Amino acid sequence: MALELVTAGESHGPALVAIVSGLPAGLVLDKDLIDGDLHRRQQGYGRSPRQQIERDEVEVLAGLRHGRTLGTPLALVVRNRDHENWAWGMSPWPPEGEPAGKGTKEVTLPRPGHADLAGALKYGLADVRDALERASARHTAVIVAAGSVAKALLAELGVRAEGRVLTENLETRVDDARADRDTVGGIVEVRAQGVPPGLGSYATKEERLDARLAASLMGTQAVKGVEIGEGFELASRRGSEAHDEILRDERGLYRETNRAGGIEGGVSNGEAIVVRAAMKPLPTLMKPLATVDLQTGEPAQALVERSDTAAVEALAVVAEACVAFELARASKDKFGGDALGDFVSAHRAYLERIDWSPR
Ligand code: EPS
Repeated sequence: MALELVTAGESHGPALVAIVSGLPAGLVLDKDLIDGDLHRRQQGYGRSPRQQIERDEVEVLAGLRHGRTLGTPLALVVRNRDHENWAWGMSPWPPEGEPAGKGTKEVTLPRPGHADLAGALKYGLADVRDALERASARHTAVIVAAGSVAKALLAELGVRAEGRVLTENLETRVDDARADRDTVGGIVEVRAQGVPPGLGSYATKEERLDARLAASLMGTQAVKGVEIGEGFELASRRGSEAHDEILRDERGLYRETNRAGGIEGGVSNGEAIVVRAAMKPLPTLMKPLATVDLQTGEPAQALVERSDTAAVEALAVVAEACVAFELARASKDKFGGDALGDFVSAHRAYLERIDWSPR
């Protein structure tokens, strides 16, 4: 069965939920490791005061017994502590009593760059909050929880993924932007080591590993660009300087360069997978941009809400989770296995067949 992820949850609703199906039975999960990743995602310079309210922690409602997966859907929950301040405004059922707390007034001032306007038009919403709550990057908390589970599965194959920020002088850029009541974006990179050749397939667009990685990263809030390996840079090079020559030593086939970022023809080639994502500056500005009041049709200033000045460091953790999940999915497609041992044995047998070993 294929590894799949379904999520639900709003930023200030009761909780975020993820269901991961297709995991083999017998995978040991460590709550501290998942909570550690959730904690990493909350860190970083320029985050909103919201992060002092939240202390993200995973709860498991199904699919796990005594710390081992059952081979059945794994249900993960991350509660929103801030929900208690929005209990009326974000009540799933018609709220009782007088309006109290946050989210009680309709939002009619869409923020340029957020999903506000497109969401309100698409779904016919009078209150833009009905769009922005799900569009919010708060959603990435459960993506990280699911990615952490994927990392546990990949660790069984000796594969590890790690995200980092590439943007320089981030703290200064954040300080300057905050002083101007503005926001900043940045670039992150994920490298995955130990990935065997042969994950993904050129047979269909959907199976191409680069396409899957790009879709997952592009599907992350605020990401506007993705490149694999040297990506855009390759366009201006000659072929002789763009590809990675094939070499062989006693450990098998390898490359000395990795401009392809570990993927050729949509298939992993045994080198490190290298993926970058560019994040736009966050769209909630304390110095708002021009908009139109959707209720009156008059020119106005966009909604000003508590928000992050930057979330680039968080994106590095989220991108790591996205890459880990896609690599775990592609590994599961290739090696199968209802029991963890079947999955690991298939990987081992495959490595015995091919002229490659991890470096
Ligand atoms: C977000 C707005 C801010 C961020 C939030 C994403 O939330 P709030 O409006 O509650 O201050 O802090 O990110 C998180 C809560 C999180 O945990 O990452 C947005 O509009 O996308």
